[in-house]
Amino acid sequence: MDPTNGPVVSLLNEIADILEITGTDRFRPIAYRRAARTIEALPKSVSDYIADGSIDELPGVGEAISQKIREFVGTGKLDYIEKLRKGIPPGLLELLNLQEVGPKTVGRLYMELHITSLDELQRACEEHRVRSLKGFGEKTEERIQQSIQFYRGSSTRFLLSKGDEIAADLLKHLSGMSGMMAAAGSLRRRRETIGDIDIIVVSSEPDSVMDRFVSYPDVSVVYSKGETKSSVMLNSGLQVDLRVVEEKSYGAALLYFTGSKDHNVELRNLAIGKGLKLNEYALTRRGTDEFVAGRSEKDVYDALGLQYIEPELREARGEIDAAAAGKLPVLISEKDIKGDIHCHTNWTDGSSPIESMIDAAAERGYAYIGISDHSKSSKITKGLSDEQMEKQIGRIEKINASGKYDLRVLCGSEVEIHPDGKLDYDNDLLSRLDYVIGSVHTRFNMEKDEMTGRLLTAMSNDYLTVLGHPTGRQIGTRGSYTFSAEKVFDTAREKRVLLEINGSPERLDLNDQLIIEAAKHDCKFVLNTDAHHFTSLSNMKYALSMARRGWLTANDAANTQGYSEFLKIIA
Ligand code: DGT
Ligand code: CA
Ligand code: CA
Ligand code: ZN
Repeated sequence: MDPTNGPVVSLLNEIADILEITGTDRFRPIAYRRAARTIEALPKSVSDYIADGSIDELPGVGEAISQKIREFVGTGKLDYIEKLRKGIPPGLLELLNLQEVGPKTVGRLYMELHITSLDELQRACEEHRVRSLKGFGEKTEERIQQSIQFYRGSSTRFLLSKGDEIAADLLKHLSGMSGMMAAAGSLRRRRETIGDIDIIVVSSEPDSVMDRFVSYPDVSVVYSKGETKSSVMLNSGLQVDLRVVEEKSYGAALLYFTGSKDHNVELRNLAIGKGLKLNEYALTRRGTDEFVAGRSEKDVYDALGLQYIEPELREARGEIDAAAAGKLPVLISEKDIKGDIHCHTNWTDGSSPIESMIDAAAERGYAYIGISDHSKSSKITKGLSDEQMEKQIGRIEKINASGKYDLRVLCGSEVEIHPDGKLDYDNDLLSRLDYVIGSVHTRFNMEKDEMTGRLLTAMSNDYLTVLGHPTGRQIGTRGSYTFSAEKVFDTAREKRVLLEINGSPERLDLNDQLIIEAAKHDCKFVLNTDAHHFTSLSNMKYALSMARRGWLTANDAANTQGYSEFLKIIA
């Protein structure tokens, strides 16, 4: 999606949600969603289509809808949605964030049980009033209750990608103030979610830095503004802490505020054992307070007799012992990645043509890219029928034969794993693909044994190359399905199935802990983006963040190999 179109897509979907909740009309919500999908798939900004008048000719965008888009893009507001919003209780839309709850359900909860907020829904579940609705039952009520818990537990943290976006913009805003500044904290450690953003700036003029900081346009509340520390809240609800430090303390401060807290505690204890003292200003000699190190992190680690420890490893998971023994892994990094094999195109639910995906992969210097559109039973994604799949294989053969590109294009598929573990295409067709990613997108709530069996059956198919987003979780909205990681990892090793590290920002699946687990089982990995637009190939950095937090080296991943080696692995 062209990123500038995001607000229009959200707007159209919100209109559809409200119309569906209030149930005034069956067809208009469908029309708005259809228009939203069209806008989402546009290669250029909506304003370009408004400018040349072609907006009215887009599929699904009739006069009524295009009028509203014009008003919204032109003025930043839309009367119609304001009215719609006023027509329902303000707490109602939040219910849509629950995994088990769509607009129809919200509508019924509102009309039939007069529920208007998350709190009221929770109470209604506790009092077993929800199960009394026609077609709901005990199971549904339990699942709604679980998703409330899940939503509440995760909604105060933010996606790493959101943190990156905001930190980059904020650092740009501050860029004139100092040549030395960085985002520290969990963002720098690349945790999957962040609680807030911590920024360190070197400056001898803290006042002007703080003035500039609180003038950031997105600030909604200034909590505190001092000489060395200020804190603000942004409109998104994200808090930012900024600290100004002296140049000779930059390393010590960065180290301290990068954390993790547990890593810091271990470091401090190590320092004490050596007759030293470590704090956010410096590493000093105890007793005399003589300055030992502090200008850079490396200086501090050096002085403590440690290898430099990458921020992703600073979680008190044995990294300090490994650094003392000189045994830290050389972590996998951006330059090691030779290709990306989980990519969707406009043949299914992606919004870029195959050629744009290839261009973007070439731009990144890859040796290969794999196209893996959805398979036939996935109706909502327009999964490819057998015939369409055949056609795509032919198309990609042609592209490779054309000699137009330096990199090789692989034709794969992201194939549905059916509830019984069977794959969505028959083996004849699977055998004609370069590789097969098997993914679970349905029946997430199977019992543990059943789900484990489902995954093992899928992996026992010799054509399965990769287990896609192995846990199915979506951060903040859906937890992992339950399965035995032990058994799945053992089978992956035996059957030589690669485990995906999916870098799609709301997936990050496998996560760091499971990567560490799987690596103990000698599994091999592949880092992918699951891109649905050519710009999303840049999400490889998130797959890398998880892999690095999981202590992986280039050797642990298949797609660090050149084309011919990679082919051998997936053969
Ligand atoms: P978050 O924000 O919840 O995602 O996680 P962090 O790790 O960014 O934590 P935050 O923002 O509370 O603090 C940033 C870093 O500052 C933290 O990783 C370590 C350091 N820090 C904060 N409070 C303490 C403390 O009481 N003791 C020590 N040793 N370090 C601390
Ligand atoms: Ca933080
Ligand atoms: Ca903080
Ligand atoms: Zn998928």
